[in-house]
Amino acid sequence: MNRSACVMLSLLIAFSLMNCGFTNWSNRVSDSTTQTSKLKWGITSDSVSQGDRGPDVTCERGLKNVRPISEGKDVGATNLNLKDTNKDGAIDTFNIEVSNAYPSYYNKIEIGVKNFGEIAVKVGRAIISWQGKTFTLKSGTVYYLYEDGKIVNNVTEPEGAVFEIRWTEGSKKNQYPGEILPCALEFHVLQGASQNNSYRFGVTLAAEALEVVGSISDEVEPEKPKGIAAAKSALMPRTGGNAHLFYLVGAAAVVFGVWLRQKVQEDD
Ligand SMILES: [Ca+2]
Repeated sequence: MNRSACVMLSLLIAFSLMNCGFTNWSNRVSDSTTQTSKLKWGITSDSVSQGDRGPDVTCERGLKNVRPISEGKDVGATNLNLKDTNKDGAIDTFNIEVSNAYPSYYNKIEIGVKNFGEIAVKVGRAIISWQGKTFTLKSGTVYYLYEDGKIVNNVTEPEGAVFEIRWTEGSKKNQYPGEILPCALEFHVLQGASQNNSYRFGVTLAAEALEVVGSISDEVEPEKPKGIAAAKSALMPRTGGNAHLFYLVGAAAVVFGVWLRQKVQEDD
């Protein structure tokens, strides 16, 4: 074998080995890009139900002793409208319209809140909007809503209040992907309500990420080659190449070429 043939053979082997290294790397890249992490949390539409399925229900002050109104009276009604206000594909808001509301009408809206995402979330806040004002509801607390938009708790004699309401959410602190948390909103129409009026209010739910560990955004980017290596990397195929593997394979091929050349010289 002559020297030029030997050099050609070394180069051919070097390039085929380098190409092999890149093929392996690009396969690994396409595997890892599927691990995207997302925060998605909201109401599952098939989990929403209400207590008013015809005959009206009533209760006593403080949302106690819930029972049907006598003689099967069916005057009041509640309409629900679900919305995805932040357009992330999950319902975060339910709007309530109580029509033909009259003092003593009670209803309970039950919803399931699901973690649709891939990371755990801190169970969020329920924010009520009433008469153009917003207020964060604490789970289990009874609040009084007034015509002028005022919302208060700890009221002994809620004179003039239109509603008393209570938001209740499951006792879990953290919610993991796929888990559904049962929540409910109860309301009771009080003496401050006008007869046969319609009232509207809405509740928006918000959650935050519990942790971002393990999400791809936290992974350290592959170290970029510096100096001469950086200049050479510009010539690499656009597969996002692994510089270390590239140079290792190249170096191995050169060593093999030197060994082959010495062998040829010995044969000469
Ligand atoms: Ca009814």
